[in-house]
Amino acid sequence: MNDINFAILGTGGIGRRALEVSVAKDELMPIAACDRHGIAVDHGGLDVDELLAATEGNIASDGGTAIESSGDGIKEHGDDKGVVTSRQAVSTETPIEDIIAEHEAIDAVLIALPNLEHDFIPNIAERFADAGYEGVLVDVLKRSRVIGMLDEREEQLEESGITFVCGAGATPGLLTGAAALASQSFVEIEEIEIWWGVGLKSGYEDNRGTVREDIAHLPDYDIESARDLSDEDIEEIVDAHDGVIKFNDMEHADDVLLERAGICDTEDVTVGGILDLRNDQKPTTTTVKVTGRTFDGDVGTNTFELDDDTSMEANVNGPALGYLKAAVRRNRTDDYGVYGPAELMPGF
Ligand code: IKT
Repeated sequence: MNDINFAILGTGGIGRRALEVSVAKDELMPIAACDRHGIAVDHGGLDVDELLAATEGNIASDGGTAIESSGDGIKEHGDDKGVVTSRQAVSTETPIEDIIAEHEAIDAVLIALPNLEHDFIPNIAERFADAGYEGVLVDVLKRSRVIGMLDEREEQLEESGITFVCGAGATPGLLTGAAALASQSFVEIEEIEIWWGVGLKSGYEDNRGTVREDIAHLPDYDIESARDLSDEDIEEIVDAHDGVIKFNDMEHADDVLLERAGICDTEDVTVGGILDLRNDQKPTTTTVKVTGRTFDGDVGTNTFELDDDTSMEANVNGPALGYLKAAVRRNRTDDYGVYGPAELMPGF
């Protein structure tokens, strides 16, 4: 495959780790990155080490990406300077627009922004299409209902020449793909259970955006109320759970994405997990269990496990860039539209 010039929207925890992972991947060349204050562009390839050194430790409290509107819709907590501390960056009021202006040089864009308004990422996709972007968009969004909003825009994305892979992090993402693969042994799926474990003691600062999105799944919260929580409110919630928060029946798009790949119905899929903010060790092994009936009449459960020592950052960003490369392959054969991670696996 020819080199892939890619851009990253968001230089919070996910954006920065994705840049770091990309250095170890073949063919990937980051040429643009932005946060709410600034944009760094170099068509010859960004100096990732410099960018990371400059932005490490000065990120916004939600991971460098959400709340307090800027002119361009990237919203963040905190008053840090983020990407503009890099010598490669300039400040701007319109970071997304500025990245879009570079679209002819860009093959793929990783949207590494929290989706704390359901239509935020779908609207970004629309803006790229409006500008006539031809290439790949990949996001790491979580919520099931957002997939329908992307589907509504599918025609526009196809006309523009965009291949969009939605939900390409860990769950949805890697674990959805694993479920699709594990389903191949069966002719009918009864149940798919995704259960994740994340330990985020030292990674907490970097992953506040993710923690905020997770809190929105707790029974007393939703996406709006979680968005309005101050850092102190979040600390209080974490303290009230002694640092360990358990999530059941999360609205994660693995269900919709497995259904749209024809594997099972949304109601056959459950997603939950445990987030430990006082330990770096995972509180439980991340597991995908697929129970189904084989062609010859047996009922079995295929189980997929992640290693307890592999970090969440590795399990989110490796797959996100892997799906990005898979999407570029499709895009270069004029295959446009909206895809989920299960559709990029063997068909069911
Ligand atoms: C995500 O970012 O995909 C979702 C998060 C869970 C990640 C699971 C990784 C598991 C592992 O590393 O073992 C969470 C729901 N925010």
